Amino acid sequence: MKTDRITVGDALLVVDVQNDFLPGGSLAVPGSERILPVINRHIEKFRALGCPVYLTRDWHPFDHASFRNQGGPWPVHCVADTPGAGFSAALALPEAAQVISKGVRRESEGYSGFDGTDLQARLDYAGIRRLFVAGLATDYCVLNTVLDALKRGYAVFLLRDAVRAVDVVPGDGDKALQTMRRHGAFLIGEERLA
Ligand code: VGL
Ligand code: ZN
Repeated sequence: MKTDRITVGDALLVVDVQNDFLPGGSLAVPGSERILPVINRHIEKFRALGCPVYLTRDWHPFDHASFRNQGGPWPVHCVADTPGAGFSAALALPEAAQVISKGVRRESEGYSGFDGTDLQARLDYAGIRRLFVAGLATDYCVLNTVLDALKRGYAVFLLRDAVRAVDVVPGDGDKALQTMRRHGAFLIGEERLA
């Protein structure tokens, strides 16, 4: 059943599909490699329809406050200009993709793609009203980006087979999906997108 037709005013937002969150990375998200083909199909669909693709990336200073060696919860990951911060080579990056770096300030958590970035300005300039969201990780950067987008008045469609959770505590990912839904996000599978 295809109920959601991609049209003018729609954009694909791909969150943090970076080497450190993939197998072999310092903060590998379980099963993250399995969403790559799904995301690639979404990218191709949006590109073919002339709808923009935005990619956020975690882009931390070497001494980011979220790192364990700085007293934070995470291993060192996605340090700016290192291979771990690079987009996966298996990601079919469109040449017109717009990249938004986040978490660039030492003290800011930067889970949300809107936090300290010009993402909203770019979306509004492009007339985007509906965001289709994919990427990593469901329970952190996807969750916070989606909640921020809803707060800012965008309609949000969470591409449920194109996200994966860290699940530090098992069930965190499912909880995040419920939270996004409760706040007004629509959870949709690939088969729903025409
Ligand atoms: C993320 C933990 C730390 C994410 C980023 O992209 O979800 N998670 N930094
Ligand atoms: Zn991070």
